Amino acid sequence: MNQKTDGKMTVKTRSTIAKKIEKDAPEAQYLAVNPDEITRLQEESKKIPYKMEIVWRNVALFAALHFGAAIGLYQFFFEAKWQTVIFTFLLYVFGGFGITAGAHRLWSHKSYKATTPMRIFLMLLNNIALQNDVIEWARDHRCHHKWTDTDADPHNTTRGFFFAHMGWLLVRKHPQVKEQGAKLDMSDLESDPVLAFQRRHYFPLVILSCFVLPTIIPVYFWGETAFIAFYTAATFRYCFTLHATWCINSAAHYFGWKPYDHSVSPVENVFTTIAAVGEGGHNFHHTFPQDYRTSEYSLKYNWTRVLIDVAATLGLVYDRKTVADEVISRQISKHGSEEHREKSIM
Ligand code: ST9
Ligand code: ZN
Ligand code: ZN
Repeated sequence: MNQKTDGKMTVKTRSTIAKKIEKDAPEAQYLAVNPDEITRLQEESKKIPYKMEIVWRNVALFAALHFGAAIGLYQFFFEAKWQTVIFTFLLYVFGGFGITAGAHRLWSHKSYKATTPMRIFLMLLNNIALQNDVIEWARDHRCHHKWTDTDADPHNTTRGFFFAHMGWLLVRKHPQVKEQGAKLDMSDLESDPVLAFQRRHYFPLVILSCFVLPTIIPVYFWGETAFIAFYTAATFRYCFTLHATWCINSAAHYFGWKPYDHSVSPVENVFTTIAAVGEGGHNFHHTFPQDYRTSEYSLKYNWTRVLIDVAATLGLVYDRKTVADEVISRQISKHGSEEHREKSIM
């Protein structure tokens, strides 16, 4: 029998599970890791000639952003009006929801459904975070889940912490990302008129939402200087949100516990959960990507779940998918550890 073991589950078993998920729920095809495919990609990747090419335009833009963010950080603590401080914090949280509840849990994973007004709301919040349009974001994210830690994963952690964190945005993508990503079915998102609108008007939408309005609102409503408003509420807040998001690709794949599956790189990390408004239960999330909660962390950490639950109460959200407790417990007993789980249900 051609069976390889990775930790406690045989590769053959994993492969069978992945194929079954694809058969039972075709819409979830992008969620399942198929170990046969991972092995094939790793072998193929060795044959692809690849030389890392730095994109100097991005290096310059991110250097400028960090310089501006340092000014904003100082102003945030020592010069900004209290209203600006609160406004900056709210922009970070709600712009963050545009990524977590929107691009991530709704659009990348389809872990719940949302009415058109809610989808418009999330798309508008998503613009505040300026992280590429949702369709592009979700395509990269689906690659990340399906081919985790191979060259088809845009932020492959085997290329190091810095690459997984932000280095991947400073170089051309590996050819395998483009080749494999092209095989993903993105028609569900391409046919969403809300996302088509965002894509069509992306540049003016993000300039307005991420920089112009965050500068104008503090000046107009409570007399903040444009200089301080621009560097705190726009530049520093944008840069901070980026790092909070990037930490899920880096820190949440390196530092923490693996209660649900020992054999994968994602971990449970409470600090990234707090910074990323509820997204650091990453071992849970990679094990059960279809679950809208993305972790077993309590509501006090999982602010995104609070938002989705409140929206459900208001009738804006429905069909929230969760994995049954027995399934989680069975997974833990076979492939994880109960002791580590206790640290994750905080
Ligand atoms: C940013 C995104 O920061 C961060 C995402 C993080 C995700 C984290 C997920 C964690 C879970 C959720 C937690 C959320 C927590 C939030 C907390 C908030 C408080 N498949 O891209 P190009 C093809 S963005 C298939 O130019 P290059 C395609 O044909 C920051 N095909 O590649 C494409 O053409 P088309 C702001 C793909 O030249 C063509 O390649 N944005 C795929 O290698 C060329 O694409 C930036 O900084 C794929 N996956 O350049 C922009 N990808 O037009 C940065 C590509 O048809 N990006 N193709 O799509 C760039 O400048 C470039 O993409 C590049 C690569 C230089 C990185
Ligand atoms: Zn995900
Ligand atoms: Zn991940």
